[in-house]
Amino acid sequence: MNKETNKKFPENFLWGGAVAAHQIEGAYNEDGRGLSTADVMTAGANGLEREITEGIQTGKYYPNHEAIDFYHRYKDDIQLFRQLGLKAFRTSISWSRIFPNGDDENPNEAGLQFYDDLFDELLKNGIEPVITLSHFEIPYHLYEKYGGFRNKKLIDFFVTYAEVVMKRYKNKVKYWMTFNEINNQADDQNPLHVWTNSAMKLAPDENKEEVVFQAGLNELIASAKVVKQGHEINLEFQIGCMMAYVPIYGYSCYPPDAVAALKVMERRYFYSDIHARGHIPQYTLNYWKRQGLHIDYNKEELDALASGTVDYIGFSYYMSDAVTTLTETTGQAISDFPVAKLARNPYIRASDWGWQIDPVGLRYVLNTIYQRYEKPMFIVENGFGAYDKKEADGSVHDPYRIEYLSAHIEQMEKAINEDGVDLIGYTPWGIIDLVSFGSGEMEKRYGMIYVDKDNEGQGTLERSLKDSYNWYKNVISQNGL
Ligand code: BGP
Repeated sequence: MNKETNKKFPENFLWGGAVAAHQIEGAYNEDGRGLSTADVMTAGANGLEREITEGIQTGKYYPNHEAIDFYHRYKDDIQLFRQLGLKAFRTSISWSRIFPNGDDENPNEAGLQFYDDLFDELLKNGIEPVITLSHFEIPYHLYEKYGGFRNKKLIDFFVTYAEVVMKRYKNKVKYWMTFNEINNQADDQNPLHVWTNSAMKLAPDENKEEVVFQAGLNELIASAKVVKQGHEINLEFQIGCMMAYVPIYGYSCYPPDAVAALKVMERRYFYSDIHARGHIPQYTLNYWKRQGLHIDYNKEELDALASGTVDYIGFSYYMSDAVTTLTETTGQAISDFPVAKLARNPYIRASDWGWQIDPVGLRYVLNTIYQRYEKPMFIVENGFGAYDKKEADGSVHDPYRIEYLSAHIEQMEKAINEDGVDLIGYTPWGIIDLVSFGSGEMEKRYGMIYVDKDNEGQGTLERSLKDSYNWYKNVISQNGL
């Protein structure tokens, strides 16, 4: 074997691209779709949080309502994906297209039909759909009437929704994930809401940590039930979790920094430890006891956790962070481990949005998580948000994106071939420009396909190919070489 063949990616490696329903589809009130929690988020800006409004308010701009109009343009977009050579396309199902209120008696046939058509179109073009059931959105009614995922009734609503779509698409979709970046809510900074996964409003006197643990556990129970039920629907299903892995290093070799890094990661591992191991970790039980947190669960739910462990670990990777206890170093406070703070890593650069670029951190994550769970891994998001410029001739030169992605692919290759990690696929985020989740901007662009639309919602929505598109096409056609 020569050196080059040693560097091969596995034969059926899933080279793909990722998006989420509410960030691309638009058509927010068409064909019977109910209002979703993503529809009440206004546009923010770089460094400015999006506002979460009570229902839709006139005079405010909600970028998801039209997004990039994928709902009407998906056939053309899929042609661009096919020409790019995508083998997999990760998107989500918008729950409120299927159950407009979330607690409806019967599903909405027009919503089901849309995803039938979308999946057929993908399959016809040789692209495997990879589907998330809840990507940062739930039907808005479930927030209004039940208060979001803190309420255990949502477990049953989610399980019913999953049953309907898994049965309907059982011969079209093999790869599923339950909740997108389920651990993100643990460090949600919004003082009023914990919105991403759980859609909850907090009362001023509430113990936020307790509510967030409760909602997270409810989701984990719902997820485990869906895994079990999914395997009964189709034994071939591969059902994974979806974690945001941002490794937190000790900022220095001062030993308390190593402990701080360990403790901060513990809060994040709570989620994937349950998904993958099927029980509440002892370190968390001890923590709840020490802090006097009352988290509600019963024997039947614990059994559900044990019988619904995930088949693979899906995760996003964008950046790393560092934590320190050194008093002379400044940084941003962390609520779950107050003696430490997040400090800027002097060895790496950051994007225009302050996300620290660390390809080696991806190899670090692949190794630590594979060692921890020994399950196949799937990178379902990774990408570079940047300001792009479309030239007069329609071209977009984005060498920074190519540099970011190729540096990460190099580390994947090392993790596979030098470290022995079982990595099954890679779907870079925002294969086509879309609405940013964090800031609601269009101009924080991730795509290899440019979409003509700006932060105010102006533009023709016309698609054009960036340099990264041709670069990635080449990567795929050579299986990563
Ligand atoms: C992840 C989410 C995505 C996505 C991405 C980029 O957290 O799963 O939905 O948007 O990050 O973040 P942003 O859009 O804020 O740049």
